[in-house]
Amino acid sequence: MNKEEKVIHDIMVSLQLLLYLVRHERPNVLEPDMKTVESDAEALVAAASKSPIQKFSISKIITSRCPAQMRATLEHYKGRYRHSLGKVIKQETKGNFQVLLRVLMRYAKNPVNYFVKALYKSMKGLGTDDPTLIRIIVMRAEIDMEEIKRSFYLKYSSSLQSMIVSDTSGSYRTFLLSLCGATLSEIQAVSSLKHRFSTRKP
Ligand SMILES: [Ca+2]
Repeated sequence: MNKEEKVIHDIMVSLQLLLYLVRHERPNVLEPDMKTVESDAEALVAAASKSPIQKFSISKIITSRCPAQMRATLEHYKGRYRHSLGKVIKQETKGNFQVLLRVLMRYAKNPVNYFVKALYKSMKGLGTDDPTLIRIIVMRAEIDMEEIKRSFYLKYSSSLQSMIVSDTSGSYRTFLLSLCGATLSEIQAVSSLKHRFSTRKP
């Protein structure tokens, strides 16, 4: 593979990984297909044991399976081969490819936890990562926002809404809070009592 082909290959792999998040934005509740779990685990270990490891084969499997299916495959892989695929990825890959694969595996293991951590990270400290905050709130609003709010409160002992109130303002804040399920009177109360949400469980 020459230098130009390598650049194109890396771009293709990254695009394939990013498309995964778009395709699988809804939680998958179906039981995983165990035959596919076994064949995927075998294909993954075969690709991971090559030197250099077969990036394209690995990303093709990871990006074509829904979170529940991938979660079962990762568990099966670890049980059967006595090491995690994540460890192999960490040792054998680098750069954006490694970051994307690790994000997707974290997402597959626990989608709600992934979003809870990403939301917290988008607001903690000075400033706000607005694109990430908006993307997650809009993407999960009608899907699993209640579960995300519960997990957020349990993990950080503060509600998601209170953090949004502290980090945003005006109509932008109203928009985000309403997508989080706040009622109109709750949103109106925020302007006079900023920390109203912080004392309430979601
Ligand atoms: Ca902040």
